[in-house]
Amino acid sequence: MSKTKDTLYSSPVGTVNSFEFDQSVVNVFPDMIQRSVPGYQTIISAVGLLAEKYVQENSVCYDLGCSLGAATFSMRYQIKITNCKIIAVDNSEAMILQLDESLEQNSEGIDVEVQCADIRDIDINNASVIVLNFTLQFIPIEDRLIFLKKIYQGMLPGGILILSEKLKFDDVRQQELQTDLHHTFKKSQGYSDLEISQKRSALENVLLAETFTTHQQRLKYAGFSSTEVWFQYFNFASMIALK
Ligand code: GEK
Repeated sequence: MSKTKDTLYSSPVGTVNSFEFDQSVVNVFPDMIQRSVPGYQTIISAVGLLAEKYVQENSVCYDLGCSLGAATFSMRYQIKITNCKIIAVDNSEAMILQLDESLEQNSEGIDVEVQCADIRDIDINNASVIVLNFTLQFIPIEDRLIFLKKIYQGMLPGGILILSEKLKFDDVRQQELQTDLHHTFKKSQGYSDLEISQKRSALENVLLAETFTTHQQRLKYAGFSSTEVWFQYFNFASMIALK
């Protein structure tokens, strides 16, 4: 995967357009996500470990909103059994084309089926592990419960959902503090104040963060028996929900 530096928001633009996962983003994506999401690499590695532990014979692991397939490759690297497969889905054609190319260059491991589709529209069946790594935050809030119910229905007993999200906080001071810490993180990764503020405008109304309590309650309504955070770095968290 290329590691071209993300400079998309480094020059001032008159009007900042809403963020889209297009070709310009694909070109810089690995660099962008690593320098923007604290703990991203730790989460990707752990997704592989969790998949290895929870994958079931003759089942499917789903990577929903897979982008360039970082979680898919991590799962494929760690999973030891051979009678299972991964289904990786994203609705960005540019992402999927790049992922197809990466998979052609690396065919080792269990089968990966790639789908260019809206994750709200796909069939989910026979799933032992489902990964939503920073994807649910881009789904309209009103669609989230029905989507999570579908995920729950498609999961095998003993299945797990790994849900990573940017979090919001009810307490105003905590919200300010965590936002400030995230900006400090981005500055430490080489982003300028201009890049940080233009990216923030681009993501407004596109990335819709919610509190941990909201996620936990919704997952309960969807059927999951237990949800806990297993990793958090400032306002970015990864949860495990158990069927
Ligand atoms: C990773 N999981 O590297 N249907 C399908 N895909 C969607 C939809 C949708 N409705 N909405 C957004 N996406 C990856 C990182 S990035 C997170 C995930 C980020 C896709 C979108 O095209 C993009 O590729 C991905 O979800 C979100 O572990 O950039 O902050």
